[in-house]
Amino acid sequence: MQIRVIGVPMDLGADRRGVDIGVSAIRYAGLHEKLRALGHSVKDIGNLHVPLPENQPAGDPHVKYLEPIIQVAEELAAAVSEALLAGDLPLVLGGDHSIALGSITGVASFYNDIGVIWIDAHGDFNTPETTPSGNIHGMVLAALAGLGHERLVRLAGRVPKVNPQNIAIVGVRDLDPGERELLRANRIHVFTMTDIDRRGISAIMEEAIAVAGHNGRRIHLSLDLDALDPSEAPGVGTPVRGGLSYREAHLSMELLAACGQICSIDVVEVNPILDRENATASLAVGLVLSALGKTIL
Ligand code: NNH
Ligand code: MN
Ligand code: MN
Ligand code: MN
Repeated sequence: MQIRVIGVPMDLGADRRGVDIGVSAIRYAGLHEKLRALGHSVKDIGNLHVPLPENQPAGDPHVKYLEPIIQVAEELAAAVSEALLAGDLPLVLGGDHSIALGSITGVASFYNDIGVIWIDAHGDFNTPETTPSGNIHGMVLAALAGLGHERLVRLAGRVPKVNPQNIAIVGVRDLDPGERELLRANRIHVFTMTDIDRRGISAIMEEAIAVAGHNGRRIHLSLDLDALDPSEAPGVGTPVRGGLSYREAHLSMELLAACGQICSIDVVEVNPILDRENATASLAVGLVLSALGKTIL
């Protein structure tokens, strides 16, 4: 496979500073040489330009840094659709999860009907009305599904970017009250840690793949490292106990690789300032390898 790495050093969508250097931490953990050792060819286009919060006001407290986040999302969407047009698999490195607005918009402009597997401790399904923080990383999946701030929802014209029925969220254990209502009202397939504990990760991922990939449609994987248990992934801004184990996360990636429908990937929320010896970035690299075909035997 030809992988095209796109760095997006974004930290306007979350409160804790430091996810912008996640892009470097993931590269330093050996991403490129390990992908090449797996047999892939890798091209890295470098980082997109992301404005600094130091240089501008946050604006509306219910949707902080809306304008610069939209500006970056437009650029990222163009970079992702260009990669797909060239036959490459876009691998987008964050940065906070607000970057998925751009990556999924780019995928949706290339493929008519896509599925999304969103692996996260959180739902990221807030709107400006329900958000407790005003942080766009907690609203981005709702926006992609057609809900929330008009400027986020209408980005690049097409609404919604993803049919809400094609979304599967996996690993959830922390929802805000209004967000939970929205997930229920819109009948989003949410696979919680309770579901995983009860039924096992293998059954849950198979169901998530069936939801997102029904009829053979392409699947975008959006991997928030905070889905993992904080004992495995300490370097994230909003850790929540009771997350995916190391093997549960790897098996999830292995099953995604085996389904053969993954067309694009984001890896987000790695925060090196909060990390221990780059453990979370190294874990991220290992998970990407599993998602791109690495097997034990
Ligand atoms: N739900 C909270 C909010 O909207 C936290 C979101 N934080 C995340 N999401 N890291 O993945 O602000
Ligand atoms: Mn208000
Ligand atoms: Mn997230
Ligand atoms: Mn999260």
